Amino acid sequence: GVGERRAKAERMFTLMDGFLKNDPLSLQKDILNHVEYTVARSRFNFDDFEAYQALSHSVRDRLIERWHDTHSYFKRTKPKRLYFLSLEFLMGRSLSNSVINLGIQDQYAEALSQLGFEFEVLAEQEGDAALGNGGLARLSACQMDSLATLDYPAWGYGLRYEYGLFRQVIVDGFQHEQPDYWLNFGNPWEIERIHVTYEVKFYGTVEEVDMNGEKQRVWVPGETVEAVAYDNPIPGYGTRNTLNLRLWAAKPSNKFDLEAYNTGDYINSVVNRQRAETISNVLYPDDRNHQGKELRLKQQYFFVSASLQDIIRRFKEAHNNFDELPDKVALHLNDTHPSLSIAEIMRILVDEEHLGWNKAWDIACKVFSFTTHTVVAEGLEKIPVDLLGSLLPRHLEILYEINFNFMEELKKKIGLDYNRLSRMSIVEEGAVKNIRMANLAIVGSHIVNGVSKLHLDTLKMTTFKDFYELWPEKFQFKTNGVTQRRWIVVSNPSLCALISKWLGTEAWIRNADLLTGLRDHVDNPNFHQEWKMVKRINKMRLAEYIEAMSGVKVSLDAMFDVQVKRIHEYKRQFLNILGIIHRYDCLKNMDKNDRRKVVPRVCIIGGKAAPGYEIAKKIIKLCHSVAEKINNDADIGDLLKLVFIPDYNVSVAELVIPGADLSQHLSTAGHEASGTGSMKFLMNGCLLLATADGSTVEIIEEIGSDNLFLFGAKVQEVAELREKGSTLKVPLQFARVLRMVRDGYFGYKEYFKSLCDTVEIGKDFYLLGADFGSYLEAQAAADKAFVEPEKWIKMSILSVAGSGRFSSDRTIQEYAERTWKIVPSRCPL
Ligand code: GPU
Repeated sequence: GVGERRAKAERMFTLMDGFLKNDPLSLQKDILNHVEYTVARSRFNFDDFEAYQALSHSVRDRLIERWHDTHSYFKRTKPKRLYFLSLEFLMGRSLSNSVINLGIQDQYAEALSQLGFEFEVLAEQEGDAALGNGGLARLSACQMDSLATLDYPAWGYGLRYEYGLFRQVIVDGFQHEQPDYWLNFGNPWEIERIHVTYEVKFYGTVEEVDMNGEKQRVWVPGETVEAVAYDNPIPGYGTRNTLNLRLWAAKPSNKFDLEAYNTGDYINSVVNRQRAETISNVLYPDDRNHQGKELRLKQQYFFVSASLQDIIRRFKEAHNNFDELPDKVALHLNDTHPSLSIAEIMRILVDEEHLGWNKAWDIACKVFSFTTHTVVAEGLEKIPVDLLGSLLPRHLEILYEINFNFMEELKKKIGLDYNRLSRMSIVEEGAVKNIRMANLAIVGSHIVNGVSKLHLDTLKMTTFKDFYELWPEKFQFKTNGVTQRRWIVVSNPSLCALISKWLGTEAWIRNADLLTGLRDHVDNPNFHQEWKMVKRINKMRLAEYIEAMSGVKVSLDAMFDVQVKRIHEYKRQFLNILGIIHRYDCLKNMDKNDRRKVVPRVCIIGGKAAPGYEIAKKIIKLCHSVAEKINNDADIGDLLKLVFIPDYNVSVAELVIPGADLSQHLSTAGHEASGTGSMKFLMNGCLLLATADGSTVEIIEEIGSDNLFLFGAKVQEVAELREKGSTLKVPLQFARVLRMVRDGYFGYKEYFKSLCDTVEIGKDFYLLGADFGSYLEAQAAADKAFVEPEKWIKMSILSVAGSGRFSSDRTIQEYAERTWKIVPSRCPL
């Protein structure tokens, strides 16, 4: 009875020490205990990696305490919850971020130093959690940090891939992909929930059964796989709130293959069970190019089904009427990847919970919201109807029904405009029928978000024009942001200390708008001096790394010019390389006197190419070939260096970004939905050289066009330039540098031919030729500014001062208020 339970609770309470203590002595005891009992090494004999493991486990214990408190608080107070559904999360490392957000960084540093270890050295032992490709996936990670920090009652849901994004290894200048088996050495940041499991079903048939006199369609699945939850605590900064990122792993179900066991083929049936696990095995490495593969569709549904079962179970524990669902649950679709959720929730509500179709649909439309990260229609995800029908037969029926109802409603509004009806249909007709995932997500969501102002404007006029005209009130934009916790506090401790000193507060770590206060000191010579020192320290770190990675020694007096991001034609790394060739060519043709006036440059390029993206791979090879030529030219010396940083990932970014003087964001206007790398550089006082694309337009609004180097055609001009075709004028210098590559000046003449062809006049879709002249002018302006250190530092300070709007805290607050309708729910201390 109650009395018994209370007695038990009291006994538990007296047995426990209260919460873990955070003074250095207690931390040391905890770490050593973990060395002995968790890592199972002797406390008198353990190495740096083992120390890292024990340290992480002691941090994990502290995260778990807060996690428990937060979740029992949410359970008690029942706020409306947000569920953030994303197939990709690029978390990177967790140790430093966790101790900083827990506010016990100094205590840990002291505890460790008394044990003879250095926190930073142990932190370097950690590998990256790379469960995502690029910007989209890192955005999810930044947003989780903001959700936790701002006390929103949210959960993240994703997949626990055993192989994250491939490791990029460069052999002879060519990219090779190696598997990233990141769980090899254990993962202290996750908690396996062996009892939180759900069955996920595939294949089979749909049958019609009689339910109390009514005909009902029911799915009779053919295969069952089990989803197991792995929880990853996400601590907020300056709050006790610690959210959960729940990642699903696939395991064979005990129901998997009952038949096979009876046939006597025991060994084969055990071996076959392993097939289930392949579902969550590996992350697809193609940034935005999904090609209707069955395994990918299985991943998507596996993820959707497990997450929704978990969400509905939690909802039912606290509420007993589905009418309340929209007031208690917001489901967010991070791009179209999880949009099967819309069909799945209809299946649950109609087939399992026996709600009427219209009522179910009304509920579904209120709970879903959707963010798209794509600009062009060709980038939108499609799933072949045949594939979907065989894997998820009932869902296909549901999708057809959703579409039928939508088409009927549409006809009432717009009449029989068949072209428009077919453009807006969820089902694409043609030789191969497809499900258009974006159309599904738009129809089933109450809000559709773009990721920058320009992005939404473009969507309204082009890709989603028809939908915008139908439902203008559905469309919003929330300009992306990045978390200043990771991108300044964790990755740039020197700048962090400097900012806090001059602002006289650390409050900017929770409220980035306060960074504008730096403007008050923009002309103070002491501030300038310290600012310069910070950049120098970060350049030193980066220079050491470059030398270790590539053997190239670089001068700290040179301008560190960086372009790091996934390799894509539209991001125009090729333009950067052609610009470098031009610079080299000019240096070679210059006399000794003029050379003395040249600003020395270290050009740094990094990024992965999707394994099947040939042109992107050629760009990587070209970069290496050009680097080889330039770096070994004694005539050039420190005036120009080019280095490719291999295996660019979150932890490399944390090192590279603070050390950059200049960063390049070269997308052809109208192609980068937002861009978030630029925001990280901005926060680190690095000047931008950029086109007026994506969020750059808003960065200009904040810092003024005088404080960055803008170039290139504007969005409105791009279409016109393309129409000119082969009559388009390109500068002579462009033809000249292209010719150098074509003629084999950097070797591999045959291999580079198809790359050069992509920018030949008339075929140059991304307009490298058209923008080359203005690109060189912007580069010249950067050189000119760099030799006036006062001016440069001022621009740098004003960049950081204007970066507050690009905090993901601002983005998340906008989503919370305008889309999800959730309010902060702070767990008491
Ligand atoms: N993005 Br679509 C990706 O990283 N991967 C994708 O598959 C697609 C978009 C990026 C956009 O290119 C970038 O502009 C944006 O800042 C980022 O998503 C986050 O919204």
